[in-house]
Amino acid sequence: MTSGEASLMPSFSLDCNDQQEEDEEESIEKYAINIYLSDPEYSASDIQDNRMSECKSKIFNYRKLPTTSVIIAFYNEAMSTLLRTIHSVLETSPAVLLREIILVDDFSDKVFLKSQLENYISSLERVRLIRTTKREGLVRARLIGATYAIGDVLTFLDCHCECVSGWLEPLLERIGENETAVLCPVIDTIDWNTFEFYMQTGEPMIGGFDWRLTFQWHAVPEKERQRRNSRIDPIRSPTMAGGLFAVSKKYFEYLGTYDMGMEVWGGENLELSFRVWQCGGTLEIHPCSHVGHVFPKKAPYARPNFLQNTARAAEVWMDGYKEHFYNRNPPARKV
Ligand code: UD2
Ligand code: MN
Repeated sequence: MTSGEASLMPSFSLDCNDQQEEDEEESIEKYAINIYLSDPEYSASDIQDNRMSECKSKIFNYRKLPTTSVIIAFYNEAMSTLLRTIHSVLETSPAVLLREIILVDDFSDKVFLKSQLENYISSLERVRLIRTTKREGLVRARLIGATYAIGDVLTFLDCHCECVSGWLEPLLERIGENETAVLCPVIDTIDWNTFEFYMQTGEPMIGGFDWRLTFQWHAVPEKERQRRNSRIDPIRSPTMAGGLFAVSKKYFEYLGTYDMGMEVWGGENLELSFRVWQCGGTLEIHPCSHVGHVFPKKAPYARPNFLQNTARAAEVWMDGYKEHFYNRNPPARKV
């Protein structure tokens, strides 16, 4: 929406500035849903499939693949991005593999996410909406969604994603072969402003971390290149970014799921990564599976719990190595 269009909104006297901003935001959101619904241009299948040719030519026997439930937790997300995510999953996932999409509203307070969203969802098959009764944070919100899931595999996505066709099959196939493999797609970047999709066409990056337990991307090491037989084999990754992954429901339960004491945002991605590798599983990125993620200009909520969450991960999984964490991050000793 342009600023010219915004000026069509009703204006208020100066002392109601906050109210005005809020009303405009609501209107913009209402407007966004209209744009979305009426935009004949937009379709998930429009994203150019620039994956490797081996990925595109691969044929899957759907009857042999496990099914999945896609779980999307959200807090105060813009309607337009949330709807794009839902439609993208519906359009790009083979119907026999997708049991359902479970949306978990983590106690959002935006008005447009109430009945307007409910009405919209009610016309969609296989999309369920669950609401938490208090703000749970992304970990517990995802877990609440997982308790309702009927698919064999839980696939978690952020609420501002767009999937590239063919994203789901490689993840499910690999988990079908090896139940203890936790799979991530390659995360492509979607421009928050123009919605342009930037597909990462080179060799994917793998996840690492620094001693403050901040997630980082790294090039695939030579040893891992040697281990793989082809360029479409999954790539082992020490850690995951956190938002986009698929895991067998049974294996996730065996792992003890997530640390439920983690609040709001941060740290759970490394905690789960350490958990997987230390409990006999593997964490892998599949080069044929691509999902775009909108990295917003500014987070729509405060994130005060990162330090506390990472300290929990260090205490539980790092044994003596946790000293490196505390030395690099002295305030963590106090939380
Ligand atoms: C990254 C991950 C994100 C999560 C985070 C660390 C990707 C692409 N994203 O940050 O999934 O692992 O690192 O914690 O790997 N949400 C709630 N309740 C809350 C807060 C967030 O439901 O209290 C939802 C939110 O609406 C979104 C998801 O959780 O769907 C992740 O949050 P984010 O998109 O703000 O995190 P992001 O992408 O910056
Ligand atoms: Mn996100």
